Amino acid sequence: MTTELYQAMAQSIIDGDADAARSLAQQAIDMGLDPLDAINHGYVIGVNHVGDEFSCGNAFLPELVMAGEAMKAAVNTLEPEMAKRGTQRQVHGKVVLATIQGDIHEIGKTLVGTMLSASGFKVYDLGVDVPVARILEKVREVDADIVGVSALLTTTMLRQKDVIEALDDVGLRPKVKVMVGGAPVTRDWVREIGADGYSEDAIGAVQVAMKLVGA
Ligand code: B1M
Repeated sequence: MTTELYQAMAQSIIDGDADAARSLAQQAIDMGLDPLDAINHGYVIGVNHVGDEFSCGNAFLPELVMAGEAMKAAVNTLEPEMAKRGTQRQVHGKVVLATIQGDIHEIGKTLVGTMLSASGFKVYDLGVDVPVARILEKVREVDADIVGVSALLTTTMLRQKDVIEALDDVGLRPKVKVMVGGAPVTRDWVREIGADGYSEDAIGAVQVAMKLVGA
């Protein structure tokens, strides 16, 4: 039953069917399933498939856009449930989160933000296509503990390094920890740019953030 539901979720993304994606998400909530399991075992399978087809030239931009919209519809439906399941204890730390300038991929970044909030972090999500200067401004304004920079393109990933350098330039390193993520990010890249933390997924991002603030 659950397997079939996960398959239908993946298919709704492949079909770019936002209505189906939304209604399957609601079904998962009604069944009491863990929303993150629905994302990882259902929707992400579909979105990865579309991404692979796009790489091979078997799918085109409209399919990518529709898959993204369907994915967003599912995550938006599941988000309140994820937040509800999180235990609201003391605030572990303040995180300024953004997808870096030139990059409009928002789904993974938003998921990371939701999981951090649900785990007791105060998250300031600046959205997508965010310039380094704006990140710096927010870090100062809220006296952030962590900056989280997401990038989904090999080209925009390079700007994660700019964030670290900018923090260095204004003397905010090492007070402010930098966590990076996104599909093209590798451990070698993290080492090369001197980031403090990296995770492949949203759950891992919470563990890394906890470690960074010593929680
Ligand atoms: Co784009 N896109 N896209 N896209 N897109 C990719 C990334 C791509 C790999 C597809 C492919 O070719 N296989 C490819 C990048 C190639 C590369 O650079 N190596 C690509 C491309 C080329 C492009 C365009 C250039 C296409 C074009 O216009 N010709 C264009 C770029 C636009 C821009 O940003 N300037 C583009 C556009 C789009 C859409 C707008 C259509 C849409 C995004 C919609 C949206 O976000 N609202 C889209 C989509 C949907 C994808 C794929 C299919 C799926 C991304 C996604 O949402 N994944 C993607 C292929 C793929 O990844 N399989 C692809 C699901 C999400 C839950 O995972 O985002 O990886 P992810 O986040 C994960 C982890 O990475 C991690 O945790 C998250 C949760 O588990 N994580 C962090 C992410 N951020 C983190 C931060 C952290 C820690 C962990 O700490 C701070």
